[in-house]
Amino acid sequence: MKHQPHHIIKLAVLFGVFCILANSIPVTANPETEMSGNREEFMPPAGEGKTWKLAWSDEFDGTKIDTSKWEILGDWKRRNGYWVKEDSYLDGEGNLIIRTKKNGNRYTSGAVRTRKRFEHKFGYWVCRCKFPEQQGHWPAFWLHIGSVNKIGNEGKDGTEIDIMEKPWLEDKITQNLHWDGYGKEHKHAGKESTIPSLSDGFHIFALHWKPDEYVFYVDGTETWRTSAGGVSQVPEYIKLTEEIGKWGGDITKAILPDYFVVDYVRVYDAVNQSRTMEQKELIHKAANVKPSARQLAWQELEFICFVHFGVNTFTGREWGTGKEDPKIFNLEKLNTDQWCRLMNEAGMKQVILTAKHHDGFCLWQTRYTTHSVASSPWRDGKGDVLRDLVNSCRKYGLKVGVYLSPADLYQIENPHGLYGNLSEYSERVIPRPVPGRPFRDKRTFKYIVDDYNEYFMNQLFELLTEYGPIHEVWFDGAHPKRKGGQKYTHAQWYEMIRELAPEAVIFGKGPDVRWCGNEAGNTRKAEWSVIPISKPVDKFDWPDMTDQDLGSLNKLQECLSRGGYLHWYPAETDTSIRQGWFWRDEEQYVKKTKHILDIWYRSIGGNTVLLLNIPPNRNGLFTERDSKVLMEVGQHLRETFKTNLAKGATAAASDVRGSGFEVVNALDGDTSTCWMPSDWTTQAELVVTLDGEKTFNCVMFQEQIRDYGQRIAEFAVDAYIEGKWQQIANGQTVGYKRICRTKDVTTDKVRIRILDSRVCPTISNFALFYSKD
Ligand code: FUL
Repeated sequence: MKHQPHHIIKLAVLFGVFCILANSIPVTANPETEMSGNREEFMPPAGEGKTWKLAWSDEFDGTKIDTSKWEILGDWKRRNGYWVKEDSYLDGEGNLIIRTKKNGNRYTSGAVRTRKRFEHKFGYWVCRCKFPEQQGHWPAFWLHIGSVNKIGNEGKDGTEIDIMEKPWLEDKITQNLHWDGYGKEHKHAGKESTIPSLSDGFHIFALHWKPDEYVFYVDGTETWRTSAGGVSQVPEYIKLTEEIGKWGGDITKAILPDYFVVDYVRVYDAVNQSRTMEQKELIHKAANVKPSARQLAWQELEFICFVHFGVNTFTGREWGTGKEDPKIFNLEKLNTDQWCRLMNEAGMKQVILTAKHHDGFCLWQTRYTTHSVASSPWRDGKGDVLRDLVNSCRKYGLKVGVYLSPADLYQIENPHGLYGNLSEYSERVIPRPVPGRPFRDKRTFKYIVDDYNEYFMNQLFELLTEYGPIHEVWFDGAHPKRKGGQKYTHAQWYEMIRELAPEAVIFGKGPDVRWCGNEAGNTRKAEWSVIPISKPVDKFDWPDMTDQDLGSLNKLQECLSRGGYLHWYPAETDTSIRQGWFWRDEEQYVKKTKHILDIWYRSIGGNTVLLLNIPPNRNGLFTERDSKVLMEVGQHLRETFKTNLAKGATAAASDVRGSGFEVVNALDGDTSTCWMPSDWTTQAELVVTLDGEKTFNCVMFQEQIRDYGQRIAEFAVDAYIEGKWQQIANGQTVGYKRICRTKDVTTDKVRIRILDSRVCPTISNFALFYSKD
């Protein structure tokens, strides 16, 4: 880089940042290694179906720097010293030497760069090097580009990427990004790390530069992950430099010459793995796992409501004790019509009520315990929250689900409680007849169960036959307390549910719907619905699955090689509008509309169903603050999605499988028809020509999961702007639905590039929308 006046500012910024960066992280040597060539070297995961391929390297063998690879910088004044050609050379032992020396009162050092010889974007960039021992040095491994000065598109047009800068400060390094030039518009993000023994010997510095993120590593341990600057999308060149000055300590105290020694620089690209027959078989298998009809119907609900209500609403607790007096459930009013009207406004299609939470208090007129609304003063013990809700749901066209907590503190704590009472397993008839309370549904079941499982199934029977149809049964995995080694006879519960509520999906501790793994509304980049399980469905225990990677090919392979199974197990994102699941008071934090919408886009547009909890207050109402958010969410969604800007568009594809799979199927609004290329066309393009120029900021597309399962593993979306294709979004999985929010884009052509897929992709629906906020 030429000496430029604004460089002074950069220096000040750099130095300032270096001084204020607070959170140092200790990094120790790393574990994960993989063979690359004949050296063992850490490689980050290359991505679904990808492997690393060396794209460029210099091992610095021989005695002369390869000038077809490097430009050797010379005769430049650089801050306090000069770059001179003779200070960059090979030592003949496989190293590049960048020397700093003193010539009279002039400090000189070396620097090399690959500008115009090797410029590249993305991939895994690595340098193994050893630092000078004396003060005053600032060795660095950078990626750089002239267009770093372009302002206004964040750093996407070019970012100075400092993979490593090592000031002479014991074991510290800094990693930095700079974009929007070096003048007053200059922007910066950085991270400082402390790495024990960094000053000694060789270390490996690396960057995994992806289209949407930078991940920095030192000796194979991640030090910084960021998408600051929006991530550079243009090719950059490598620069190895050594500078001297105050920022690196006191050069006047240094014994010179001293050396920055570079063992190698390597750049790898993530390329598609060539598949063996065995892998192809696995991929074929995975691409052909499909949802059941009930799973598909559930997925199509998209946005559903959770209602946490019960004794906790009156005590302000999140988890009750089981010792609550039912009299505290002193509900004055209950207006489930109000709940349903608001759910409708927000665009929700189903509601799941906590019929029984962990405290064991039942919100319906159960025959099997008095610890319920029947013992409360509300409506003189005649009230039934679930009944009211079901009636309102019928009125408002909403489906109903029930949350029945397996953990039951009332049954644990009271002296006659059934939970963990060590009763015998014996044959029992479900439902157990109760005098004066006959069932209209005359079906009965015989199961070998203990007291608590019988109790639980009796209650399930009531819920599924007297309030039905029920569309989701929610089994929570949490347990505030256990007793008596109580076991749950899951297989029998599921069997009875299938019989009594064939349309209901079983959530959580069950085979149909997976917990997303957190309660904060976080979503995965790759959300696969095909998940490996270690046992057959009827023997599997459905543990919580919280890992980021649940369904990549590697995960499937790993599991299958140990004799596992593949299962359609889609995720439900459950989160509460409030801090906590139950209404507490009006001080309680309520998420802002923007936040809820963000979760909505990421979860529904990220191949999950969104289950948003709205807890009613002690008056049995959704409060004003929650209601306002729901109405604003509904309004936003109605306005945004009422006009599909791809209406009237035409499409062309790089490949079409044949009749029945033409591109027009991606635009017909019918999600049962789709565009599909030929088998093993894992990369393909769909170009959509709009009916005139349109402005949008939301790209939506779907796979035809009903018949072809989930296949797309990586994609990018481009818009044709100013005579060329420009990438506006990218991502990994699609599945039922993917929504990409973009900046405002005006164009008449949009392209979906499928970069990787299992067997071949499908697109059943494509649409564009504009959202005002
Ligand atoms: C958790 C429970 O412990 C919470 O109280 C809440 O019901 C949430 C949805 O699931 O596991």
